[in-house]
Amino acid sequence: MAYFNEEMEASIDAIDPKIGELIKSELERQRTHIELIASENFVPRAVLEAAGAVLTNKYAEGYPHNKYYGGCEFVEEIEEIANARAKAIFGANHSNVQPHSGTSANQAVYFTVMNPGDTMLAMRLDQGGHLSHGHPINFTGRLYSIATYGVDRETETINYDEVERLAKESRPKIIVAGASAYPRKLDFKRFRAIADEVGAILMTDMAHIAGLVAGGVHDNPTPHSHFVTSTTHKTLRGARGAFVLCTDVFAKDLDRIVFPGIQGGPILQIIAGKAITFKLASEPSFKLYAAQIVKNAASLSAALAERGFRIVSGGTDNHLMLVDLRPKKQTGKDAVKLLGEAGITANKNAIPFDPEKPMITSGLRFGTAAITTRGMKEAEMTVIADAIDKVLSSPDDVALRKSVRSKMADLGAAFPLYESL
Ligand code: DSN
Repeated sequence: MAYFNEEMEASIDAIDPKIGELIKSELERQRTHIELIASENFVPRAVLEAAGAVLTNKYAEGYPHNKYYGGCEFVEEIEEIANARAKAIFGANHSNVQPHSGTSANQAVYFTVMNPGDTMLAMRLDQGGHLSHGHPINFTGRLYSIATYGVDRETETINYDEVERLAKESRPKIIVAGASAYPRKLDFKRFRAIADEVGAILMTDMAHIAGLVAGGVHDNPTPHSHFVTSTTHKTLRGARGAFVLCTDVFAKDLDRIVFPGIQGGPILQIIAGKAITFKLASEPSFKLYAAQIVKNAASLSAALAERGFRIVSGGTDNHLMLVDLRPKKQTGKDAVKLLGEAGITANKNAIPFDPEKPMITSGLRFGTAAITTRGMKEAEMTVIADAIDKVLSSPDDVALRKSVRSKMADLGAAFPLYESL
């Protein structure tokens, strides 16, 4: 062995059994639990391999053919392939696949078109928006003047006339379309018309729905938006990261903001994972996958409604639903714990006009991207809805939760995950 440190060729288990054990436990948790967190998914093995590749050893600051370091001939080809594929899927003029996260992608766009003190108009966090869309604690809330739109109290959907009124009133530099907890389709054409009317830039954050857009079951925001941002690991089912699309006129400025403006070296193994993600998302089979996510969400939402849950806005058009737990006399916080004990993973979520505090909430957000990846279909949605109903209707029944947990593990076993790991 010629290495300075002979551990160079050793496995995780040999070097650090504790971490190795925890990784194995997490794999087992993913296999045996029913994953209903709307922003999560299971990436293909090829993406896992890319994420662990030797690309992690390389620095490649800058952009293809203009990198600051030597030895970039292979990694810059990977980056070019990732950009080309992203542009082809979403029909964009320009792509930047370097942003490390959705928040970084959003930050890049804000820094490209806004100065501190400028106004942005975005969806309120407690009615479906995202922290990086203007929350006071987020950098957006500290740097910019924030105007917000929400949902209509009656329909619990976006009232575009109200967005237009707020845009005329606040005269934002940028309007943000896109949400983290909105179960209905977004009307990008209308958003763009409103932006044009007030001379604003339209940025669509399609992080949640990117896979649905790629799969053709949600309208594509790209033709209507000046900028589109997205993560790559939600419905798009890929490496954990993000990207930005934009029209040619903003391309140079955006690239300069991503690097050197807000980031240093790109994470090349993740960019390789993004390239693979985009390849898979352009296969015909991904269309079937995206369609099944939506069918499963509709089915789960209907099955929960039949069991007495109130579904915000009456249902869902996409991969997620918001469940009002008040008819079951539960809070989101308690429900997450009860479901967790029963082998079902979800997150609490404020419902529109929620009377509870943000850390308690009256709601749960469920999504079907991950369970659809495992191959589950409508029949399994009924089984899961039934389990959720039983657990939340009998919060004192510990034995019931134990028995549901074992049933959920059996359900998981019937849809194996990462058999080759
Ligand atoms: N944290 C993500 C979600 O759960 O929706 C958004 O970034």
